[in-house]
Amino acid sequence: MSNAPRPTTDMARMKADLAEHGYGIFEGAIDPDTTAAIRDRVLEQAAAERRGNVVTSNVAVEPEDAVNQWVAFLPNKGKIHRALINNPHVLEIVRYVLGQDAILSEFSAHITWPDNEEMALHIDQWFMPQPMMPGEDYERPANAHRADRLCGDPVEANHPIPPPVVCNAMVAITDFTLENGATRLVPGSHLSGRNPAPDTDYDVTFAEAPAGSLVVWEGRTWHAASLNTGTTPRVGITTYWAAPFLRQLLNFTYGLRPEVTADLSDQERALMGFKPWSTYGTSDEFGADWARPGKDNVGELK
Ligand SMILES: O=C(O)CCC(=O)C(=O)O
Repeated sequence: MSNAPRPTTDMARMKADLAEHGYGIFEGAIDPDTTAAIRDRVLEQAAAERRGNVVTSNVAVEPEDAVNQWVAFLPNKGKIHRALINNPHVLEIVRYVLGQDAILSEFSAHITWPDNEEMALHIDQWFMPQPMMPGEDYERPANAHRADRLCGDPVEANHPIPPPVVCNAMVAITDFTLENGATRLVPGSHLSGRNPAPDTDYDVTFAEAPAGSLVVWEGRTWHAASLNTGTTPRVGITTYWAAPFLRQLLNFTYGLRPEVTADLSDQERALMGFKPWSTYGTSDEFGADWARPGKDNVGELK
């Protein structure tokens, strides 16, 4: 696929690649010292979690794979990680795809280790309701199930399709190579309005990218992590973002450790969902700028 996106440092090119192909690769977004410090922290944490029998698999996307490793909920596991969600390139690209009030939905490391299983191609916004004609029956959105989606070919649809409502800006913390499990994607599949069928071969491209790059795909693009046939781990960090009306994949307001919550900047608190959006996310008083924890909320009054 000769015109598939290649790493670029040109923001206009990056946005054009996202619009045309559903993904792009932005090189040099994270400086080498920060990238190296995050790599060391993630690998140290990963080793300790394996020793400590922490659950490190992700059954939603890799049910068969006990080799690959997810280090979940990174803000609890080192302040250094927060540099990634404050990064101006990440924010500019994500806001280009989703708009200004996008919130962080997931923030975890995905380490593909040698001898892993192959992750199946998927889209991230599998839960999106399909456009329909007036009066047509519809799938009840609260009945949606990941394993039972509308599949088809990765070609441009000739009917209305949903817009992107999530966007994954994955940070290459090590180089992403053909050998070590670089994310593979199907260019143009974001315009198909369909999910990839299981166990089917499609024309994929591999997001080869030097460490410090962002591999960004929007919620409709077919993608997956790949086989690591090398000898060293591939480390990627998902900064995964969503429209502010969607439930976040990680429940930051509940799951952040108290000392981390206390240390967040206002920008970080807003990004993680502590700021109501058009009153969604309010914890007590409608119109309050920030959600309050239950211990500070009004209780039963007499
Ligand atoms: O780790 C990767 O390369 C892809 C991860 C992925 O598919 C996902 O987070 O949905």
